[in-house]
Amino acid sequence: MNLALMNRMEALLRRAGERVRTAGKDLHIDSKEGIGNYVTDCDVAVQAFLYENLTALLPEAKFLGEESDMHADVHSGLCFVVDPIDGTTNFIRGHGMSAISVALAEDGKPIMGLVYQPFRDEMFTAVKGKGAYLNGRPIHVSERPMEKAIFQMGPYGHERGEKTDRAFNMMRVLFDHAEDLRGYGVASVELCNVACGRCDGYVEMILCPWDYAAGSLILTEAGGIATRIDGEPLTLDCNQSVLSASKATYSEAFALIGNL
Ligand code: LIP
Repeated sequence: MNLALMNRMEALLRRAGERVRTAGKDLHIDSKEGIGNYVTDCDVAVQAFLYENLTALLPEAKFLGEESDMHADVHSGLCFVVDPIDGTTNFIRGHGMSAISVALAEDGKPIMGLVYQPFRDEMFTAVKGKGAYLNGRPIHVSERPMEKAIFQMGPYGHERGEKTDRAFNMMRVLFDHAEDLRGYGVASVELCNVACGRCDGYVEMILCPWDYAAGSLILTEAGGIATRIDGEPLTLDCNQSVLSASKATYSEAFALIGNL
């Protein structure tokens, strides 16, 4: 995929970001399945904007988006995988910590990834095999050892039960071996935080493909590792767990929580 396409996609994400940044407080909010799972009229409008403009850029590509049941099959050919507002709860509550996440996948694997944080004007990008960038500058994962690491993780709030218990167990074990924990509620950014060395790992019990498609490519292009918690490769065809970390901490993290 060429530079011109990346530049056009970046411009589209910045325009979408302007809508998110200027949305105001008068949002229409609906609940989705589970606890604390929301969609606003802004999520839907941004997805419609991205659908129209991304498919105009690359008419042969399909579109898999979080909202409005736009669930194309990613297995074959080109497909955009889009979260119009990742971190919707943060957005509703005015945290200033949400992102627009767009990946282009080919035959089920991400080949381009963009994560734009409109409230900080930070554009993370990666093209398969070409490295990862933040606002045009190359980024790399940290080399901190486990005892100095900060892992990002949440208790898996949408569905309380066995998975939540496992998440709390994992948090305890990681906390005991690392320097500290964080939880930002925005998966795409948490993956990028590892990619640029702000944090050292990120674990979630269940994420949707649009939460991690772009961020996982940005992380691996920055020298990190992203798999499911059981160590199997990530795929884009169903919801799954994510264990991602710098090279310096991944093996130890996997040994600690892979079987919990
Ligand atoms: C959210 C994620 C968040 C995760 C939630 C949810 P949304 O995405 O980014 O980190 O914990 O389960 O999936 O719904 O705000 O786009």
